[in-house]
Amino acid sequence: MGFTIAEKIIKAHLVEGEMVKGTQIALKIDQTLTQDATGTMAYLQLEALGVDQVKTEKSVAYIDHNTLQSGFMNADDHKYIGSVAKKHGIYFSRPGNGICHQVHLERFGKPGKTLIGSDSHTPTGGGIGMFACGAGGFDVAVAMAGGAYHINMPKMVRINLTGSLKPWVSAKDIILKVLQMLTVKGGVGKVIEYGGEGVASLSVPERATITNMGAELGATTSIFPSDDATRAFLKAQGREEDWVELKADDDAVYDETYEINLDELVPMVACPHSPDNVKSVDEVGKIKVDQVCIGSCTNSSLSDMMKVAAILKGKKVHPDVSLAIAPGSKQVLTMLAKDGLLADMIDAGARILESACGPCIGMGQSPNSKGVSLRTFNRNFLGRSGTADGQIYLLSPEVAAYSAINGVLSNPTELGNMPEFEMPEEFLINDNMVEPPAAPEDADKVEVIKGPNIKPFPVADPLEETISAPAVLKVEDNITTDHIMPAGSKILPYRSNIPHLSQYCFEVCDPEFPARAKAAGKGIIVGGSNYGQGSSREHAALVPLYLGIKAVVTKSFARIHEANLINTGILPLTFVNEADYDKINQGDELELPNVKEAVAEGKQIVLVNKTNGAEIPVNCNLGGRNKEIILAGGLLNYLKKHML
Ligand code: MIC
Ligand code: SF4
Repeated sequence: MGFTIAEKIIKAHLVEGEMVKGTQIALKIDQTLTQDATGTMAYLQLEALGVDQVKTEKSVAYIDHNTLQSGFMNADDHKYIGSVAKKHGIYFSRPGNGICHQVHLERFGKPGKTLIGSDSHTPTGGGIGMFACGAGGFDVAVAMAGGAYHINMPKMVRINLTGSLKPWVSAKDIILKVLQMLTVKGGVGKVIEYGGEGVASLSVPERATITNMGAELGATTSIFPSDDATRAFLKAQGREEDWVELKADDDAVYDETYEINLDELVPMVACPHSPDNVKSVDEVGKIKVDQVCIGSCTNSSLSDMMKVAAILKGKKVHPDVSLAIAPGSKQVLTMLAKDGLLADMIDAGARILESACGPCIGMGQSPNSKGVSLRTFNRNFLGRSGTADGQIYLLSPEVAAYSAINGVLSNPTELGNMPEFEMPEEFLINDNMVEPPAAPEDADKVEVIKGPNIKPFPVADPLEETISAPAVLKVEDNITTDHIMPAGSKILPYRSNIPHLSQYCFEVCDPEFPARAKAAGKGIIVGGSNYGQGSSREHAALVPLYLGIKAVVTKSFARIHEANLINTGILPLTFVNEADYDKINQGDELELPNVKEAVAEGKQIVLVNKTNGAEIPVNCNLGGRNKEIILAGGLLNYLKKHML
């Protein structure tokens, strides 16, 4: 029996377990990346592990999220990350150099390698044939320290692409189509692998748009073969020697297979407030638009920007629309400037933003009240734009640019023929904004700079014999980490300050939650299915821990968030019968009698609702290592016993 692409990479990196689907495996990690909003915590954890020099082939620390410096906090975080990176053997991509995923693809990603990053869109690297996963910062710290990355062996899904895209239809429309087919839960526990003759017509940046938004499917990762297009991209980046060929065996076995005929695709749009609420642009119709934002790790490559510039050239942004464009990296921005394309954008009336996440994470450019904002980004969760009532639509750069001129949602295929947009034979290479680390022998001379905003992170106690606590919060299905721990310009600067952040926990759902949880001293959260979908931020676990949360009981969890709860020392439980969700109301007194023994011995756990007398069986799906981590009270306590 042959192997899929992902199975080949897993096989070459397997250090524990067997490739049996659904069972725990551990992988050797070749590369890591962090960004600043999760990086401060990851490096505090790396320091706590007491490691001198990272053990990976390449680790890079990016500054791209918290670039709005209103107050000392973000600038202090940049100094901390820059200095800690220098000391421990990590490359430092300075603010201004670009969005982590875009820069990593351009300058560091290598086909066939494993990459984990403290950001859920790390699977962008799958566009260049990497096995790339988003992870909590602590898992990234452990990988930098030489430890393996533990996941469940995923199922394999194949998406066959046939035909080729029509003019002005793009990679974004492919992934929006996939989201329409599979939904935000459709990829959980799976790798999405792309194949078929349609793949050859897609460039690496186009493939990366697709693998990037595989995060919105909840997938473990997404991956493309490494072929001639991959080689051409690496060659143009001056890195042809990094190329290796990678393809699935002809007799590889997939758990599910889907077909998408690219010829039949039309421009698509994800409507508020979920990336899988997908319709065609024509179905939604010519709704009036207030704002258009182009950029983010999904759609900020040179080829995306070339198309945008071509649509805007000689035109004027509609008077009722504010258009913001953030090219994804210094390389993209410089090339746009040199080719005169930046001038075409500025002439048309675009507001050019720095190469960073910016509006994607609510760092500025919040829309007007009830404003309709078209964005080339990957998430349109309620409140993420920084306003409670913004109507955010996700779509391609082509749809965005054409709509910005027309003032209404518009279908760019109306533009007719499309000029040839060729990838340059050589990208402009200048890595002067990437600081190399100090030589290991000079590392002790590097001083790590820690400003006053950097506070210690909370550490759990070992699991109690019996947990007695009220249901301090009950929430619905598909709760995102943006609900649990919102981002945005007011809160993000405090990512290294858990006590401060805790005031905003679940603010979107229930502003009273932090005070209630604190007053209770101990609490249990009750959730629906796919709880914790979205970002990798472990703050969505660390902050609840700080607020006294001992367990979270749900219908099901999103992968990265469940791992973060375990690493933090909060017990993740799922209902055996989903209908039992209705047997708990917010405020009920709950008990998990003898839970420690039940976890340790793998016995059935029963949750007792002392308020109404219900006895509710719950599962705790903890494999060997995860069980030990929960019993020890989180990853740090576990590692103190096993690694340090
Ligand atoms: C996001 O897109 O939600 C983020 C901000 O990049 C997060 C990371 C974070 O919360 O810092 C992610 O995707 O993991
Ligand atoms: Fe940044 Fe947005 Fe990408 Fe997250 S999704 S890494 S905030 S650009």
